[in-house]
Amino acid sequence: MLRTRTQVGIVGAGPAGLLLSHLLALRGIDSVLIEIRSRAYCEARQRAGVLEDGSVALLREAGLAARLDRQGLQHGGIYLQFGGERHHVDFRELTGGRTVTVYAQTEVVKDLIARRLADVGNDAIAFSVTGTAVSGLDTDRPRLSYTDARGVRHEVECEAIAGCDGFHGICRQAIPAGLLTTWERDYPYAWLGILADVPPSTDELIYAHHRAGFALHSLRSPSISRLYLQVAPETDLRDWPDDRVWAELSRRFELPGWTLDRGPVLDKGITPMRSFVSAPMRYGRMFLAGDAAHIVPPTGAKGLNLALADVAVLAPALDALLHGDDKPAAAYSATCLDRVWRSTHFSWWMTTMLHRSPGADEMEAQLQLSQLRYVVSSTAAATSLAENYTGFAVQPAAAGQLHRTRSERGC
Ligand code: RFL
Ligand code: PHB
Repeated sequence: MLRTRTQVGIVGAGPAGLLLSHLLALRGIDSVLIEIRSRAYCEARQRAGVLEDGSVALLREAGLAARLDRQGLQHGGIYLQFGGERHHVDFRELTGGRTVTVYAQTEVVKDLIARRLADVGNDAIAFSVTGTAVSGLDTDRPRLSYTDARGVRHEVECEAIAGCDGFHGICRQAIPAGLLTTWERDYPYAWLGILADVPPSTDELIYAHHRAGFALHSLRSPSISRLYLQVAPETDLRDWPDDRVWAELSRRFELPGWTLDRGPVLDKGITPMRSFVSAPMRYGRMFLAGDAAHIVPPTGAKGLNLALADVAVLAPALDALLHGDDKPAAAYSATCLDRVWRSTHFSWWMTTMLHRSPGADEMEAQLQLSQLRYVVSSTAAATSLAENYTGFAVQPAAAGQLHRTRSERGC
């Protein structure tokens, strides 16, 4: 057993854990970051694609946006398609210039990993660990234990632990039963997603309501498309050969004079749809961030943005805690949950407006269509969608103050 010390032990090298370790380093705080998967797996895992303005500003301010600024695609709106028509929702016009940026989570993760390795060296992240455990969470010296890829067991004495280990991680489960309140909703459908080697057939994302189910046309770059189809949760990918996927996508996006271009499918997967919130996001000296504490269905494009916003609040809170001030840490959970619940509602609203529930009657379809017509014809309704989609400012104290000033450090 190798016993070491650090200031913050971070479990999980997804967007939340990676950004947190970098934000802490900017504040002169050491961390140990461990990850159950290999680096290659983390860098290839297909997930989100849309960054809010606030997330872009945060990454830029943290010095992480060189490639994002070159390759990210700024989008000033989305299309809503229903009843055989496609309508543009113009975010710039509705929100005084706000946009989103299409830049894949895989690229955010690659940029973050590269930066940690460049700043700290190959030991910055312990990939492919097993047997992760956390203990002593209600003491001043919580411990993080794991076995590294060479088989060596480690016990790290920490001043705080950040549980950034996603929905299926171990950190939330380490909180004693009865201290957490959880809210959960499973939806009776899933998404079948493909990544395709073909230029997108659209300039902005298309969210399509169709009698056969929802479809989304997104993209990764000017030459790579990302598309999703609503399918039944128990769907077996073997029943969906590429031709069937393309045919169904073409049907759901069908519009006179418009065609969906097809290309080789590079990746195919099924994503369940779930809303989940657990509170509080702190137990003693352990803090949960990102999917470890909350999950939204992907229809609102919020999960990655919430994960980044959490750690923007957590980094200064941990800094204060480690310097004897518990106040920001005490406020951490409530501060984050305010944004989490807004995104949870928005994601639920987008999801239920656009998907067809199995067994839904004609009444439900008519209510959805009425809501969609309202969104595209009322400036008030469209503005509400636009401001939620483009997101709300990341806590100013977190975004505007990534580096502690000399006087704050007592220098
Ligand atoms: P992650 O990315 O799940 O990272 C958690 C990490 O912890 C590791 N881990 C452990 N490590 C050590 N020991 C253990 N015991 C561990 N257990 C787990 C895991 O291997 C993993 O590397 O959580 P994080 O950092 O909180 O980030 C959250 C985001 O990944 C997630 O919310 C988004 O991908 C959600 N999402 C979207 N979010 C957006 O903001 N915009 C989008 O457009 C968007 N689209 C999507 C999405 C998610 C999707 N899927 C597949 C769920 C589209 C899809 C299809
Ligand atoms: C994606 O590009 O993967 C994506 C975009 C928008 C969403 C969900 C996923 O709402």
